[in-house]
Amino acid sequence: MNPIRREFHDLLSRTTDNNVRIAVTGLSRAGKTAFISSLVNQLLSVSTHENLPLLSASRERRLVGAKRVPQKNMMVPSFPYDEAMSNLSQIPPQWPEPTRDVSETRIILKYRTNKKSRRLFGENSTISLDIVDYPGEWLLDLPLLQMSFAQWSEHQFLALEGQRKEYAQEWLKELNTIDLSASLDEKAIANVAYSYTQFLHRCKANGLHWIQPGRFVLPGELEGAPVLQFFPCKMKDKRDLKGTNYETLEARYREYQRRVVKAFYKQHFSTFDRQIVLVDCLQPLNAGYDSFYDMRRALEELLKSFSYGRNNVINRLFSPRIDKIIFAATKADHITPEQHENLVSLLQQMVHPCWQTAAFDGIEMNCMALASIQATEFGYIQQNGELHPALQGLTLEGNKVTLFPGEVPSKLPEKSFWLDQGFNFQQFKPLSHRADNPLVHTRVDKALEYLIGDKLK
Ligand SMILES: Nc1nc2c(ncn2[C@@H]2O[C@H](COP(=O)(O)OP(=O)(O)O)[C@@H](O)[C@H]2O)c(=O)[nH]1
Ligand SMILES: [Mg+2]
Repeated sequence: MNPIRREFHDLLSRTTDNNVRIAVTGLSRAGKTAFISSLVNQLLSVSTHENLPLLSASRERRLVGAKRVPQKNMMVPSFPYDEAMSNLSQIPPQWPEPTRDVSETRIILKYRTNKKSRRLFGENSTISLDIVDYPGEWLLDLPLLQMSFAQWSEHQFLALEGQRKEYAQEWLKELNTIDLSASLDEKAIANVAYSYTQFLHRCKANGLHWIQPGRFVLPGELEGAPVLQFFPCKMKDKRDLKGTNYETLEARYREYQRRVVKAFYKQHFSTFDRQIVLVDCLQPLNAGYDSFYDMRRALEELLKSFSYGRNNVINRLFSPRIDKIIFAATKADHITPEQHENLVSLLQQMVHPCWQTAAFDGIEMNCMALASIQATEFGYIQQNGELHPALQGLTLEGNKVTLFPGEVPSKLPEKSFWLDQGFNFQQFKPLSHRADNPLVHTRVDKALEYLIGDKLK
């Protein structure tokens, strides 16, 4: 498009362009709450601080100010920003409480455009940002839409290997106690379903991330509802199912597909314009081989929600709008800065292969590393006459420690890696900050530039 036509085109799209829905996701504890709290906090500080140099509108001093306004969607809980900030402002600061459901918040940004045609319409332009937080686990359910109950069950039994198999023993025993062809016994179903859910929780607690159905471990408002009470099982003779336990399990599975999985994609996912996927690569490096490769598998599954090739299940449900997606390795302040490059390279290796093999029509993708809320300070320590990079922070127990947490592998590590080299990525309390100063971050502005930079031109 030539420049005049482009300006004209921009002018026409002005009314549609002034709202952007940014979705923030990631598996639980990836750092979504911390990221959104920091993002909102950084934007609210932008008129008084130079805290976002990598966001071009801010660097060019075109970002005039930001304010929080009531969200449009009244059916979704509000993101608990004030609660998060009150935790972070305690002495010593505390991390925000975990949230386990979808939530959103709205911010209006006032900025000066650098386009001539728009400037004619007045000094300042405004844009509203809806920031939506939802659990990445919910995306792991997409494949369920293409599987019957019997196929899904089969798939689940095939996945019982290694650690997973070990954790499954108890619910498998429980599964043997129920007669699937007997007439409906809700109590018996509830018992086996409970034991199955416990198994999924146990996988999660031990660092396994590929969990289906995703809502079982993050039920939100569906906690205790019958739609979350089913489990994989095998039934050979399906001739006369009427009134049996199996019939109910199958019906609940179908209800789950329709009312939980499809509903999420239609009501929420279909409305997103931009997406950031947060990934904590350090936790599985700490936890070991199984956990690391399980996280990679979960990411691979999660990516399927962004592959909108023709005939794809998502395309049949709605026309997706996301045109930019960013993968961000979080908690980069857990490692020394010279390791950040390796962290990005590791993340790229987790994401790129599946990106290349799928059809991501028209979506731009990027990988980066960031720290939403810094918990450590970086410096050097002297050892045998040499300077070494090191981090200093307060452990969750409140002890001040100085350490070098280890090297991050730049490639997907082999099994031997965990035997040869120990990792020590500690948890720290967030750094104290003065109430009138923004939270200390690393590259939240880079993420913002990628997510909305073009909308602030
Ligand atoms: N050091 C550090 N830790 C973080 C950061 N973001 C999150 N964390 C840690 O990760 C935990 C989980 O983060 P949270 O945002 O609640 O994850 P969510 O489940 O994805 O919402 C927090 O309680 C912190 O301990 C960060 O930027 N730096
Ligand atoms: Mg959260």
